[in-house]
Amino acid sequence: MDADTGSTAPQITPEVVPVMPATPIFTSQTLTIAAFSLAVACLAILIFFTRRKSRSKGNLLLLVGPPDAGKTAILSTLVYNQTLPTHTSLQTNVSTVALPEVKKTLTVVDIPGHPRIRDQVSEYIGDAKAIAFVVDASTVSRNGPAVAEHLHIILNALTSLPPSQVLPSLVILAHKSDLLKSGTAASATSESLAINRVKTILERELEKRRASQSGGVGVEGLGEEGERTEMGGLECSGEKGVFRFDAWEGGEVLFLGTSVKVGQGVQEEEKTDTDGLSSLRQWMGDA
Ligand SMILES: Nc1nc2c(ncn2[C@@H]2O[C@H](COP(=O)(O)OP(=O)(O)OP(=O)(O)O)[C@@H](O)[C@H]2O)c(=O)[nH]1
Ligand SMILES: [Mg+2]
Repeated sequence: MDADTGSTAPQITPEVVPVMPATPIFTSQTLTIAAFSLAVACLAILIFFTRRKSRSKGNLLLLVGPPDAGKTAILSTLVYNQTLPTHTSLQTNVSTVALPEVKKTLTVVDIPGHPRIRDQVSEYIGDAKAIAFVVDASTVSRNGPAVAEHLHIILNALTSLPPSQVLPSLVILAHKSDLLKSGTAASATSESLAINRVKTILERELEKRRASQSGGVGVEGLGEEGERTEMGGLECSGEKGVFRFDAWEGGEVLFLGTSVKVGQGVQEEEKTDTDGLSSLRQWMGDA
């Protein structure tokens, strides 16, 4: 029996579980997919950071506008609280302006209005957080066409920025409002008179430029140098696309009336936050 039992004991064959799968994990196909996903992820991170960079526009404010409008006088009042005798600027001035109320500093670039220099605006406009277009309200009635030509260049530069970029905010300064005081209605402030005058004249002149272009007629003689211009930047929503600042497709355009004290400079005790630039300082703080 014992011998029988021993001889009939079942044979146990150990089951061998394969340690390696039939196909390897890292086939050339999976490696290609992994490399592709990694490349897409890197690209997404790169795009994210570059877009963030273009959105966080730093603190650059551009002062632009025709010659003799008062840009350098404004910059010197913002920085030193006084104006110095100025001449036509032949190069760009850059200064830092402190805004203690909002604990901010802005870098302000004053770009001269001379036709040969004013185009330097294109070097800065992509990085600008805000643009102030300065107009001499006391002479705009006779200089309207030339001022409008200069503003048209700025509007065109703004609307030509890449769509991914947040446009700098635009303010038009109806400057030298102090020169409009005499002989005006007592109810209207010199600032509001300056704003009305500048806005009305520029709207009229820009509409002339837009109508001439859309009618296929050049705008010879309208510009300072009388050149034929075919620039965009004047597109407006609304009736027949007539140019109005309120309907400008490039965004909101704000108007402020400003002035600075010229001559011997402002004495220490005269330094005040309610000078002719207080509305500009407030706008700069909000920008
Ligand atoms: N009455 C008055 N005069 C001003 C005012 N602002 C500037 N001016 C005078 O206007 C003249 C021109 O001012 P600037 O600051 O040199 O003009 P700008 O815009 O820098 O001119 P460019 O450098 O040629 O582009 C100077 O004689 C200033 O003293 C103002 O608010 N009121
Ligand atoms: Mg100047």
